[in-house]
This record gives sequence, structure tokens and C-alpha cells, in this order.
Amino acid sequence: MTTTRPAVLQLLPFPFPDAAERLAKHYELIELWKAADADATIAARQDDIAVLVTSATTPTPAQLIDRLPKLQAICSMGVGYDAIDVRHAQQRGIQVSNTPDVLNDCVADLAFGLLLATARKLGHAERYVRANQWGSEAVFPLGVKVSHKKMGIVGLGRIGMAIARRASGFDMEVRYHNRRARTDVDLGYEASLTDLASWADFLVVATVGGDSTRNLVNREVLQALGAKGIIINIARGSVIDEEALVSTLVSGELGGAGLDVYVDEPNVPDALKTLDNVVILPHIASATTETRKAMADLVFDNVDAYATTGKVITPIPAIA
Ligand code: 8YV
Repeated sequence: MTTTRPAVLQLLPFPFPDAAERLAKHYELIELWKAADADATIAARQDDIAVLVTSATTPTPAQLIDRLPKLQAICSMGVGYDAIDVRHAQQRGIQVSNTPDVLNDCVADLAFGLLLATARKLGHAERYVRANQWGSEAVFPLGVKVSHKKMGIVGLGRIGMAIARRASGFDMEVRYHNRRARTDVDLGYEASLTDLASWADFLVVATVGGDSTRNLVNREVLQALGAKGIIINIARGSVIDEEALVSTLVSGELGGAGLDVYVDEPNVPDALKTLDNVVILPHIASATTETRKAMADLVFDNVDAYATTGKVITPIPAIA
């Protein structure tokens, strides 16, 4: 069944009242989560769908993309795109956009919040007071200092740079590891991630997710960071070998961890839930009203731009 007006297929709700109105401006809006039978809805409308709206954490595989023969653009909410088969879409000539930059501050703020919470045991201290242990013989353990310490950043991109700026506010020395050194920053580059880890007091993971970085932070790197070292992850769970992470924390080979992302979200390894030197958050790095609104608006702007100019505003670079 074909209709004159092309359609936009929205895979997930956006928590903003104007979302539907914005998306229905140029296209007929199909809100898939409202469909009684999502499969039947896609089958019935496959020839009308020109644009797909998804998110960084919503699986968007080649199978789904290939069910939409008239698809021309995929507009995703979020900067990460490891849940979307971008390469396949681009090979089909489909433009794919994400929402970079608008979330850098909140993600970097959360990275620092996690670092301070882990180093100064804020979660543990909070539980200690709530359990009425304060004043009891259970003396609360000392934390570790953050200011003037050494921070290693794995993945010095836009978010990594925002974290480095915040670290300078804490008088921290910052070095980083990327696939190759940047020529536009005056921060120390470490070609070896293991060397960066053994140098650092805090290792912050801010790199992209996906196959190219899977288990980049392996057991050797975690052991190099050491019994006094603390790892922070606001990127993707897949970047750290999660098994090695759990066992080095349990054995004491690794000092502590502040985590916002995991390999199989929302499932967090139970072993992590029992450790007081670990802070575990539910993937909230960009979860502020201001930033999520800015992310949603950029999705809408990408859809509008595609409808009016045939080009999205923030395309994901071509994946080789
Ligand atoms: C998600 C994120 O977008 O931007 C990313 O890559 O992981 C987050 O900001 C957010 O959780 C909504 O899906």
C-alpha cells in the first residue's frame, strides 16, 4: 500500500511533548512502539518509510534497514552509533546522522562525578550513613586524593577533550592514548595503552564503541593501572574486557572502578554490586533535561534538513 506522503518510522519515544509534532512536520509519523504488531506495521508501510528515527542504544541492524527499501536517512539520538549498522546503511546510500557535541559537557561532567565518587567513596559513604553506621565502631575508610594526580584518557575526541579541560581545573596532569597522536593538542601522547595505564592514577575511557575498540582495555592494561589505580568508563561497556574487570577488582589487582556503561545493559555483573570500591550508574551520562532536549532537537533538525535539502546536518562520517 503506497501513500503520497512519505513516512518517518520512529522506533522509540522521545520524552518531549513536541516530538511528534516536530517529526510529523514533513512526514507521516509512524510511532512503532505504539503499534499492536510492529512487524506487521513495518511490512504494511515498508514502501512509504523514507526516514528512520532511532537512538544510540536502540539496536538498528542491517535486517531492519533492509526491510525498508525506500529508506533514505537514519537519524539517531546519541553520539555513539555502535548499535546501528552504519556501514551497511551507507553502502545502500542511506545517510545516517547522530547528535555530537550537544552532550559533551554533561558526559564529561558525569565522568568527573564518577571519578570523584569512586576516589572519595561517595556511594559507599552514603550507604554507610543510611545504614546508621556513622558513630559505630565501623570506621569509614579513607579515600584517595584527586587534585594534582595523573589522568590517562583513552580516546581523546570531543568528550575526551571536555574531560581533559575539567581535569586541568583539578590541577591534574593529563596524557592520552588514541590510534595516533593528535597534532592540535599539547597533551602527552602514549602510543602504548599499557604504558598509559601504568603511568596514570585514573584511566578514563572515552572512546567509541564497536568492533574497533572491543576489549581494548584488557587484563594487562587493568593490571598496569594497578591496585591503587581507578578506571572510569562513560563510553561503552564493550571497550573494557568485563570479565577481566570483575576479576581484577575482586582480586585487588585493580583499585577501583566508576562505571556508567556495561557489556550487556541493563545487566550489571552481580559481583560488581557487592564491591564498595566500585560506583555503578545506569547509563546516565547524557541524562539531563537540557542535554536530552538538545539531542532531541538535533534529531528533529536532521529530519527537517533531510526533508528540505536532501542532506542531514550531522552525518556520521563514512565508515570504510
Ligand atoms: C544515549 C549515549 O544516547 O549518546 C550516546 O552515545 O550512549 C547516550 O547519550 C542515551 O542513553 C539515549 O539513548
